[in-house]
Amino acid sequence: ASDVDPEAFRERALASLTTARDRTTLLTTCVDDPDLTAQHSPLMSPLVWDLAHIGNQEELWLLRAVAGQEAIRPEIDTLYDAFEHPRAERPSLPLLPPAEARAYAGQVRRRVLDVLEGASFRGTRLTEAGFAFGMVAQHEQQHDETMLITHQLRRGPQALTAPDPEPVALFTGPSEVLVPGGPFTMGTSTEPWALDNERPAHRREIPPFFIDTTPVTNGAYLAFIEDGGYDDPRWWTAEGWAHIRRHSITAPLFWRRDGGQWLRRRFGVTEAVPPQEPVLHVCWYEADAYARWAGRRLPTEAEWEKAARYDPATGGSMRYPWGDADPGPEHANLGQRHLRPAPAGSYPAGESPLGVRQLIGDVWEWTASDFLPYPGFRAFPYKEYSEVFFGSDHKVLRGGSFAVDPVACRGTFRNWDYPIRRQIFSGFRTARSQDA
Ligand code: AVJ
Ligand code: FE
Repeated sequence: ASDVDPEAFRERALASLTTARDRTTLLTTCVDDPDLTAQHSPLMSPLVWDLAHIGNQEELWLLRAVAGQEAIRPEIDTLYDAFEHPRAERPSLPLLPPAEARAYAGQVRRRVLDVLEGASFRGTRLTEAGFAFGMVAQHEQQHDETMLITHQLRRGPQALTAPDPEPVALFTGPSEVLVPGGPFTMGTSTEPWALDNERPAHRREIPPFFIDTTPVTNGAYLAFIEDGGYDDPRWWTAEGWAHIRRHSITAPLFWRRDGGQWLRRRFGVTEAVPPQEPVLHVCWYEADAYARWAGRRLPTEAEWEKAARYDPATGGSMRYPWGDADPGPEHANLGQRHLRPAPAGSYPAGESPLGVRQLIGDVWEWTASDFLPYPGFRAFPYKEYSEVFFGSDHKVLRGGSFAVDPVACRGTFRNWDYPIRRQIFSGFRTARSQDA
């Protein structure tokens, strides 16, 4: 990283912070103040909490840790510490009202831009290659995705609009591809803004496996529903079966059957479920059950990453399925350009050398794996980002959704959640071992 011109990092940091703030502004001005302070779901914070939390984290890392400044409003730190108060409790806290939250985040940002102007991108691990600026931009974008989930859960008329992805012809390529067995480099030690849980790069031996060319579509998932998949305990793990029975889960979240038709609610609009689109809003248990019904399984996290990064021409690992270039609109559905996944088979320019499509963008993909540290993991810069979540409670999701910004999306990027969660923009693809 140190051989790269520091000015390039300054520009990249400025562009990433600005893109994130534009999105935050959109998500917090497209509804009125009562909608910002309301809790739309016990799973989510009020939007006004996310807004001030974004500013508070930016103040902590860029103004206090990097620039050594005094706290602007030390008394609010505890309100916006995600570990002090569970989401369900946040509406009853004395939160900054919308106008004050906006003013606070704006004040932090103006100071940050001054710091950025004079920042050196060498020295400590926090400042090297502008890491802290990149981390803060990724943090804001992650909360923007969280706020978009809140918008999806919110009842009431449509507040957000975006053009639909380009229609594509029905995908007629092979349904699966073989990923050859052998060693593969997983994770990274060189990507400047990669977060702690993506590090370090390490070798893994992966037996040969087949993986779906595209994410599982609504049409394919409907076949599982119509075949009685939700009524047959053979397809479900014991916990998964208990969970769907207890909560009467019979279809993806936001779906509803209307006579002979399946409808879904999407950002305030009810529409027919589009068969070609990757299935969205399923929990890990549903993804796992579908895969078993299909005679397949979920890919492990290492298999997913090998499918996304392995270059058979060199044996090395790339940053993205299409190579090392940063994601462009021709590669993947990212950045909330659209408010839905693109049809299966979209983005031929983003396919991997082996022909796997839509690994990046569209839907987060559940993997079979628990969220665990890589060998040699070191928490940086704080344990509460990743380390406290390691263990068997969380499953890993990969690849990012249409709601993920490119700054927070890489072939190595790891997301995680509880296996029951489905308000997130989650889908999946399936795999099978070659010898099975
Ligand atoms: C990585 C998406 C699980 O939202 O809980 C935001 C990201 N960490 N603020 C989350 C995060 C701290 C995190 N996930
Ligand atoms: Fe956060």
